Amino acid sequence: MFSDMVTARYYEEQLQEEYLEGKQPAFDISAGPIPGELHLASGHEASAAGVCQHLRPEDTVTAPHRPHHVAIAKGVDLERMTAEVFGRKTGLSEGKGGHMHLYDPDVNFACSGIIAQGVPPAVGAGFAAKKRNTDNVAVAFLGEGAISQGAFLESLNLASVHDLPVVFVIEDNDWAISMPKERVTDVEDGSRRAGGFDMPGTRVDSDDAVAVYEAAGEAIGRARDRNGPTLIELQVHRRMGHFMGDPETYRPETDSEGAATRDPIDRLADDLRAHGVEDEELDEIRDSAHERVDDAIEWAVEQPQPDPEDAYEDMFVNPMSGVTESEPSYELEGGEE
Ligand SMILES: Cc1ncc(C[n+]2csc(CCOP(=O)(O)OP(=O)(O)O)c2C)c(N)n1
Ligand SMILES: [Mg+2]
Repeated sequence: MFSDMVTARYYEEQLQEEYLEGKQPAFDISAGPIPGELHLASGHEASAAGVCQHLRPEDTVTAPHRPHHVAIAKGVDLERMTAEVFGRKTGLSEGKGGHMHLYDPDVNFACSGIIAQGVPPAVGAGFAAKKRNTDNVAVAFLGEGAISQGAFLESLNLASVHDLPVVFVIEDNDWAISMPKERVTDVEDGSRRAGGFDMPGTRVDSDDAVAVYEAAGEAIGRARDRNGPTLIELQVHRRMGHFMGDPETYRPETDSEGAATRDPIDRLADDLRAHGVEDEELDEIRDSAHERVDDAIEWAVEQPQPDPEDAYEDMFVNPMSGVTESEPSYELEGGEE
């Protein structure tokens, strides 16, 4: 967990530097090696590390627009992910997705800039796992700002009715862009949404990766054992603006300061030291994480840009053969309809 967390933090620190190149002084969002928006997850790391520790490559994870810590913890290929963030041809989606649309079928990971959009597909993956009689599970991450969306609420219902192996993970960082949580929902603890769907719900309040690990272990174990879905809410903190370049004029200073003092990486480091892990060992983990990140970025920036004409490739899935010419036929092998 510590390794995943320091990898994600350092990765984003490096991306910040690359991102700002060429964008100043007037903040031209389209300029520089990483054009477009960039949402960083500094302060969210305990969530992804504690949850994904329990997952295998066959398990599905969907994430929202703030995805790097989750992708790293799920084991997404760091080099191809970085090439994607830089919009390069060898990126996970050939440079067409960017940082909010990472997709790695090798480890069943996807994310989307449309908030709560990843939740129904995770339920679909849970359905598939059940139909195929596997013990795979699916985990959907979303922000607290998305918990009143229909897609999320319908997904909770479907997962509960069908007893699907799905875990819903709300990352509550108190903010949805500039909108404080209390102005959009009267439910202080988002995991209480679970009660309306007869599903277990739990909340971890402490930015503590170990507590996240324990809560997630129980929920994921329940899903694997075919005992149905769980909703978890994790308190995290947004240590930065909503996106790079956000002046945060809406945010009280005390709130930013509070987030800075609740660093989940410092907390886990203190825990590890209390359990006898030497500083030297923690430094080694950090050093190898940094090396891995530096290598990935070095590789990515040398990758070719996509050709402009590639923009029109892979935009739509072709219809199933025969569907457009004649009556739809979905006959399965063996004649079963
Ligand atoms: C369906 C939809 N509506 C609005 C937006 C614009 N938008 C992007 S991020 C965001 C707030 C997200 O807040 P939260 O879910 O709490 O995630 P956080 O950014 O705090 O991690 C909004 C409204 C969007 N991307 N998708
Ligand atoms: Mg939020």
